[in-house]
Amino acid sequence: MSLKLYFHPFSSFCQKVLVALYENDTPFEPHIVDLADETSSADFKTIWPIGKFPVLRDDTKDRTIPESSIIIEYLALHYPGRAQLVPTDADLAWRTRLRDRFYDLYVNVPMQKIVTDRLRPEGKHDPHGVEQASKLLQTAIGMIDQEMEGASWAMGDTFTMADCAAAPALFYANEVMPFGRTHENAARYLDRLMERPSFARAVEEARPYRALFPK
Ligand SMILES: N[C@@H](CCC(=O)N[C@@H](CS)C(=O)NCC(=O)O)C(=O)O
Repeated sequence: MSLKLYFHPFSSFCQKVLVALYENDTPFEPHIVDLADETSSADFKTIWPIGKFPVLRDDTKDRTIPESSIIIEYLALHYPGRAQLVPTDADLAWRTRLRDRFYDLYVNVPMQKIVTDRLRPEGKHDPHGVEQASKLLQTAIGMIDQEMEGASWAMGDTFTMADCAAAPALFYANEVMPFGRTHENAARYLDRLMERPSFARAVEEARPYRALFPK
């Protein structure tokens, strides 16, 4: 098989790429990376020394592609399917990329800051960083709530890369800062994402790893 995905099923950025792959039934060979395991982590770093997943390897074209958004762009270009996740119209494309960046940088990243701080050893916590992340996440959810009034997906009627980014980011954000009662449009958007078969499948496949989520 040409495409190999190095990932972990519980990781939000990996789920973003899984959604893109599942949207188009793109065949790939899954390689689960366990960063807690020395050998698995070292093997993965020979492919991408930065050590962050997901990473796509395309043996046919001899390419190694890190970064979730770049992977989705690469798939859209070289392995297109029925779901056009990056619009061909240039204006729609930059707006899609903007929404994608928004969900990554202002929802996913602060959500991860809050979660990973819980995993830090005693004396190594970063309360100021967590406070900043919480404020940023709160602001982002408020903006999303306004934008999603009357919209089905992040870009309107069509499911795009921005929704691939939004699904896991909002799912985990809702775990750390539940917004169902305060931001109904955002909450209804998350419900729609949860019902989307591609994301429902990613959530189901992550279920065995839920114990990894720190309370
Ligand atoms: N900008 C990267 C972020 C990837 C990322 O942060 N991945 C997390 C998992 S969700 C990771 O690899 N964490 C492990 C670590 O930082 O050691 C992307 O979009 O792919």
